[in-house]
This record gives sequence, C-alpha cells and structure tokens, in this order.
Amino acid sequence: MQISKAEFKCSSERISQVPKDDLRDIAFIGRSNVGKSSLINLLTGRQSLAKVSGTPGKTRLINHFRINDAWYLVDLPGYGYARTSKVQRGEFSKLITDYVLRCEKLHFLFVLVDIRLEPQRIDLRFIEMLGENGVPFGIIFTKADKLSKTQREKSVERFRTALSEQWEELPPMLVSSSERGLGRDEILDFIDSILKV
Ligand SMILES: Nc1nc2c(ncn2[C@@H]2O[C@H](COP(=O)(O)OP(=O)(O)OP(=O)(O)O)[C@@H](O)[C@H]2O)c(=O)[nH]1
Ligand SMILES: [Mg+2]
Repeated sequence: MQISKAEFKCSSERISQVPKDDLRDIAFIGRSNVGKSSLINLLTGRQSLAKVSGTPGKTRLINHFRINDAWYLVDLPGYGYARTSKVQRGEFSKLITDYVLRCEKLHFLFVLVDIRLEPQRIDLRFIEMLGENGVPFGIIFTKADKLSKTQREKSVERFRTALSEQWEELPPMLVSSSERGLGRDEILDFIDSILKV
C-alpha cells in the first residue's frame, strides 16, 4: 500500500470525542517511549506528523491521523509510565482501556515492543487482556537498529516462547526501525490485508 495523503484529524481525551465517521482505526499502543509516534511518522513518510520525544509520556491523548481519506492511523498514549496521571488507578489508564475495549472504530491494534528487552510483564498482561476480550492484534518490535540480525531473531524467539505459555495461536509479529526505515513496506502491506477483511 502507498500512503498518498496523511493528515492530522483530532486529539481526543475521551472516546466520546473520536471521529464519528465510519472509517476504521488501525491503532498503535505499547509502553511509553517504545516508539509509537516515530513509527507513525515512518509509515506516513512525514517526519513530524506525530510528536516524538525522548521523555516518556509524550503522547497523552488519542490522536487520529486520516490516511488516504480511507482509514485512520491512531497514536495512543503509552502505558507503564507512573507519572502519566495522578488519578490513574489500574495498570492501564481509563482512556486506553475505554478505547481498546469499547471503541467500535478500532479494527486492529498493534502492540509495540522494544526488541532489546526481555518480555516485560506489563506487555504480557496487556496482551492477555486483549486475548480475553477478543481484540484483534499483532506485535511490532521496535528499535531493531539497536541489535544485530542474530540478536533480533533471538529476541523475537524469546517473546514467542513467553507468549506460547499463554496462547496456542500466536499473533502476527513484525520487526521495525523508525531510525533506519526498516519494516515499513511489510507493515503497510499487512495493514492493507487487514483492511480488506
Ligand atoms: N534507535 C531508535 N530510536 C527510536 C526508534 N523509534 C523511536 N526511537 C526513539 O525513542 C524515543 C521515543 O519515541 P516516540 O516515538 O516518542 O515513542 P512513543 O512510544 O510515542 O512515546 P510516548 O508517546 O511517550 O508513549 C525517541 O527518542 C525516538 O527518537 C527506532 O526505531 N530506533
Ligand atoms: Mg507518542
């Protein structure tokens, strides 16, 4: 798939504010600082469409970017960063759980995972929640530029092993680097295929 048009549509602090049209959402979630906003910029080919920062907790709202006037790429706030909200009770904010579990626009969710890290409990718990609620999702490993090819393969395998303790059927997994432009075509082709479903 080619992205010929990408425009910021809106930021929402509640799911009642997300666009009311019937275009479907392809959303990105993961721990704060994992590289969600950077990946959105890579996919759209627009350097600063989504705000990127070395300080975790940069994205605090649900951001909709309208793609080719046909669907939305959605940048979500990260989880696992204690200072995101003072009133936040559970492990995942209400904004995140409301969107992921209740928003009918959501067509597919990519959970982003830093390829350098051992499987993190918070990611495994988030994935468990998706599985229990039947949310369609895949995994994208980020920051692949930080590892060699062999180390990347090991890391993906380690994650597969961790998931196979919970799941019989494993989700699709892709590898990316926003720094090097790696994985862009594979991810866009994958999105193309799920939008046809
Ligand atoms: N080396 C490398 N750094 C990356 C990559 N992707 C993102 N980063 C860096 O990681 C930091 C966080 O990137 P963001 O895209 O803002 O991460 P985020 O997941 O949107 O973060 P929050 O909005 O705070 O949850 C920035 O300093 C990016 O430059 C990558 O593929 N490789
Ligand atoms: Mg962000």
